[in-house]
Amino acid sequence: MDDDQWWKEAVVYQVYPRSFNDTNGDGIGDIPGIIEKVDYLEDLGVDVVWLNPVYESPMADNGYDIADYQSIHPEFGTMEDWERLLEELHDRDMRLIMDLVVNHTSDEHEWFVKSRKGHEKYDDYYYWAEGEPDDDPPNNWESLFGGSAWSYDDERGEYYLHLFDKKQPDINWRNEDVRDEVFEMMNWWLEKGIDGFRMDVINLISKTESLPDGDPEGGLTGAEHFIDGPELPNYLDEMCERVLDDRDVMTVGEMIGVDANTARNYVSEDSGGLSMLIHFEHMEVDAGDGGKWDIKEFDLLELKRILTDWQESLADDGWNCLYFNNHDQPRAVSRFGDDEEYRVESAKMLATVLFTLQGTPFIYQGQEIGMTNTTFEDPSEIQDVEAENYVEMALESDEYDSYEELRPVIEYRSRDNSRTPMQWSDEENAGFTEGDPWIGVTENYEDVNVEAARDDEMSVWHYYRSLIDLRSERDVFVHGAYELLLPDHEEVFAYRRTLGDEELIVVCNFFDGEPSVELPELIRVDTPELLIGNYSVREAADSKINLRPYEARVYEL
Ligand code: TEU
Ligand code: CA
Repeated sequence: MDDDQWWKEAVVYQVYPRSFNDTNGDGIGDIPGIIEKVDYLEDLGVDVVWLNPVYESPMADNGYDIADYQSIHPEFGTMEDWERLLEELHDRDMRLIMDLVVNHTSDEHEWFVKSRKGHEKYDDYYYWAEGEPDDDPPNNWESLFGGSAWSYDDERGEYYLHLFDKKQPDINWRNEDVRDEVFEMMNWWLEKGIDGFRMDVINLISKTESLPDGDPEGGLTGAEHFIDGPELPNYLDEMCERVLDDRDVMTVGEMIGVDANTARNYVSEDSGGLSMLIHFEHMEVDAGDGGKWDIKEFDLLELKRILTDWQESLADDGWNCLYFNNHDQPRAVSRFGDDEEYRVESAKMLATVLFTLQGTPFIYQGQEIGMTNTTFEDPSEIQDVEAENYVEMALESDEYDSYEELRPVIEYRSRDNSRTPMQWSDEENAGFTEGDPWIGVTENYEDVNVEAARDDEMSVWHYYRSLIDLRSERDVFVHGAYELLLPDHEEVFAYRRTLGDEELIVVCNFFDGEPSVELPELIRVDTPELLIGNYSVREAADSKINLRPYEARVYEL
């Protein structure tokens, strides 16, 4: 393997700083809090930390609205704190990748402040369009956070484009000065010693030049004009040339609306220059035609089809990012598992899949102890701008009459579910803060917390530890070829991984039934060894396996 592809063997841990660990009692997680937990991360065995935005920001979207790319928000600490974090990680052979948010800035960024004044240099740093406040917006594009993607700015007397919140104006990549600034900023961070970037919604940065209306029938209106826009390949090429080429970095592109086939344009050896993509296909298996708030039961066959498609499409060229959780998704154990009776079993089963597919596994903070979704009794408890916007719109529409009716939808889907404080112990506020946490702690923290999990050999935490060890000991986990088994089974996800004479058979029950499956692959050799599983198994290995609720087994042949 090429040395410069260390990220293929790595395990990534995502830290959402606001909710990780608070050291000064203001209820907000901070960088000194992360430093305090670097040993914890080392004990868990992770190789790379991905840090969500910690830059100067008015926090309309928890830091994804950046006001200054080159300074640290005081709530999180200082640049010296950040430098110390980098050093502490590097001292332990861990790496750090930073969030790069360059589709948009905050409306409080100096560029926008000057642009709305019509300042010559910054005049077209953003997308401005003429119009009167009472007119229809310049086109029919919709924001990903709901409503029109255009807002009227009184100061400039024009509309500006924002694909997300109105406090997140899109920057104009057609302007060469904008690209200069972005590339310079990226080089600045790399020169400080970071090991790569996670690139926020990076396939939205190019828009169809004339900004035409989108097809109103096609899901998110306008998407065909801003997803994978015409100049995207050129912008990424330029980024490679001016920033990434000749650097040994990990680049994770977050891409909306990308499928496994198009993914190759970005992650293959010869094009694109990205290490891997965060895509959304498998995160949409429980959404209906109405989009993310239109909840439906997930279908395992669909999940298997999507994951298999990505495994096969990137098998020989390109690489997968493996994730079930991040700061934008509800907790996987509540969504694809059972967060009550079988919380531990199902959290381990999902971990088994995460670590035995081909790709780089991403653990989102709290996932390693099986943290669950939370409750929002009152709409005032909602913090996420996307969910807030949705509640407002849903209550204005005829679809819902009251918050009580809407509540199950919010409690299932809201991004806040993953943003509750990290549960460190059974102390007050789960040991996250000595003050009042910025967002409510999930009720089950007395049972579900790091301290308890580390004390219990049978916990989800120890299972993650074992998976991380196994993956680092056996090449077949990282490099083995993937082959789907039992393709039509509606409850069981089974597959084979092979590398030379190393072979694994993975069998995972995604539901609480007790299916029996026939796997002739298992008896081709005398003694398949159970490498890891979430139940104790006494039966002798046979081609027929009787699975218990959410049971997962990995056999080595
Ligand atoms: O998210 C991109 C994105 O579109 C979705 O994940 C989004 O959270 C929403 O669910 C769409 O319905 C990235 C960041 O990860 C997210 O936190 C930011 O809010 C967003 O971009 C804007 O920067
Ligand atoms: Ca703090």
